[in-house]
Amino acid sequence: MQKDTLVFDLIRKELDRQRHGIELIASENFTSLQVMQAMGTVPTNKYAEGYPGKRYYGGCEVVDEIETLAIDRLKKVFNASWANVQPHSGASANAAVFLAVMKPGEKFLGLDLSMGGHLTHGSPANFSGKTYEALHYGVTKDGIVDYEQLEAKARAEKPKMIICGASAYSRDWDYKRIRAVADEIGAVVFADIAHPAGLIATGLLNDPFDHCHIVSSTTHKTLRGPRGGIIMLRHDFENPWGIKDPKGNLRTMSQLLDLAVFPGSQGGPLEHVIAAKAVAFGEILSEDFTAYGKQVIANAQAMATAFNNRGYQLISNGTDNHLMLIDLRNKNLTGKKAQETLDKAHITLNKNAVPFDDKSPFVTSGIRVGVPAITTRGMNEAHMETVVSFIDEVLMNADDENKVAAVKQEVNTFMQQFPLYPELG
Ligand code: DSN
Repeated sequence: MQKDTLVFDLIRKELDRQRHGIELIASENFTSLQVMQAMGTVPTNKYAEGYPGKRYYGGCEVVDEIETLAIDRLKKVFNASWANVQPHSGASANAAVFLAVMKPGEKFLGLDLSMGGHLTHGSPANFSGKTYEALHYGVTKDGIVDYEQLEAKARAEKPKMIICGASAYSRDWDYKRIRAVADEIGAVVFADIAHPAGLIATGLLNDPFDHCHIVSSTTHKTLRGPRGGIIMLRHDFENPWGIKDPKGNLRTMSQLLDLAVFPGSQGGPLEHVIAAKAVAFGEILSEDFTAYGKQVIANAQAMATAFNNRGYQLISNGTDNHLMLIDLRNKNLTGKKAQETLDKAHITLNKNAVPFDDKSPFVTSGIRVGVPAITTRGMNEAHMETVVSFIDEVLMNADDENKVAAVKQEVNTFMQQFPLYPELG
């Protein structure tokens, strides 16, 4: 068969785009070549509904070994006692957690999307907000999670589940405090650590596992694996909440979650992606992943300082993790204008609502900036000043096409120092 040059030329074009630009989308990263190679392999041909040793099809003996390896390695990464590696994405993982814990119409409490939360934490546009009664807490004027509001709402509304986790929040979480109020009202605590997972795995941020009953994550952000989702428990539960499976039987939490992933919300697992997850977890266990995590935090701190020095307003005045949220109103720019102009200079990030934003989600007053991808490219603290100077030059000259084009040239030259997948030619 002839090679599909149309598709492969586009893939090549995307590689060139990734090589030449500065990638600051906080949820993106660059996997190792091995992780990508594992994804493009023959387990993609295999149907394997069920779990290792309990499949609905024959011929699963090898994918059983692959999936078991992924589970075992993931458990070691987070010191977990149980893990499910089948969720196709973070949203799928979260859908399974809801399905395991909640009945339609029941209440849960999560961080508001407009305050840094996630779509699957109760946005009215998402299954989580449509199927269940979503209640929200926010952040204070200082940009820190409003724990008092969270506690007050929890006590007043008695939600079945409290979600902690965010997609645009630059500070660490007080999981212990959330668990304390959850215990008062008998709620399940669910941590979605999709963003900071790699920093938690390396012990650089607070550990949610002892305080949160259930933990989900994506695998492609700070964990630097393939695109996908996972669910984990450190402590399995005899199910003090009395939650039943669809047949009305009492089950442990791990059994409820397994059932909620398959057959509850997914069919055949993506065993080629699970193979790539196993490779990524192996890299975390065998390489100096802590050094990467430390560099991510050092780079984020250096970048925050460089923005502060230029008069940019960071929500919460800084960062504990891999990202920062910047309010551009004092620079007379919208998030939309900033994103679109920076794109022209091959600097990629996303517009983002800031807490108490007066602009629509399509325009926004802010940008979210993250360093996991540029840290993987090999940048250190000294490079953060250069990156911020490029951003500032573009934003301060957003209507000057020549100046923006000149920065693009500088960006492309600068990025030649940081080779990406040289093996691919
Ligand atoms: N879309 C992801 C992010 O950018 O944070 C969250 O799912």
